[in-house]
Amino acid sequence: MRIDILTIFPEMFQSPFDASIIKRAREKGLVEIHAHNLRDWTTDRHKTTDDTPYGGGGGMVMKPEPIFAAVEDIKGEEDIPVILLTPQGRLFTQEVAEELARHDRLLFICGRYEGVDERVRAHLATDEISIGDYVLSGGELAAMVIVDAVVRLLPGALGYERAAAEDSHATGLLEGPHYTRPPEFRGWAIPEVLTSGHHARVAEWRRKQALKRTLERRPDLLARAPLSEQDKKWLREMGYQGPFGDRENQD
Ligand code: JCK
Repeated sequence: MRIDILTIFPEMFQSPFDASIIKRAREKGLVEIHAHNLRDWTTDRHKTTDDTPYGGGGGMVMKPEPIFAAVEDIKGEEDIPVILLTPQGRLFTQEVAEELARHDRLLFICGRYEGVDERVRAHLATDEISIGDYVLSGGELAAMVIVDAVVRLLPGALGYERAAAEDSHATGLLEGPHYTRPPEFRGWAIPEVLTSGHHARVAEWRRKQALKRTLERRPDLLARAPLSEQDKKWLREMGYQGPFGDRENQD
């Protein structure tokens, strides 16, 4: 996969993409990531990327000309997703990450100030995404979040980490607790079942813990999670009356 990012702050992308899973994916040749400086496509002495809004009001708006020139140069003749990060975009979820991971190329436009001229949205972007209902200062951190979530889905990107398919948001449930050594720390012992060596009992305990934690913290997820009849029985025993997801799954 090739990922291009258009920004007035390309330096922001260096360290996050030079560590851990993304670094390894790049070294393996699974992904190349290019952060481009939008100012390289300006034509005036001051390398201007923003201007005052028509109609007045405060703040500045990103000019369309350098953005169109840059995107047209970077994408070439290819039809690729041109993704505008904006608080008004569709909400980013694991499903959206999976959809983006199926493409060969992605191009992200990161705005600043009050955002980009409307003609960028209307005539250049093919997709508009928001990472959540809070206000960021620009699209850069949102692009980083999306790139991280997408790259870890590329086949071969996860080494000894758990397969992406087992990730908690891919199962539709939150995960239960994890423990490592020592078996007792400051008087807090780990659950005995985990040292029993009884794999079926461990699997059952983990599933119940995941259901319990999801019920306590994100009951909204239960309506869409793939649940077995056994899961539903356990949830009812925990006091949950539904709604349950319809999807058929497990035993
Ligand atoms: C792109 C500029 C800054 C700040 C106006 C917005 C009420 C508009 C994002 N999940 C997300 N949150 N924020 C962004 C995001 C923010 C951006 C840009 C993405 C470009 N900004 C900005 C305030 C406003 N307010 C809510 C009015 C833009 C994503 N993805």
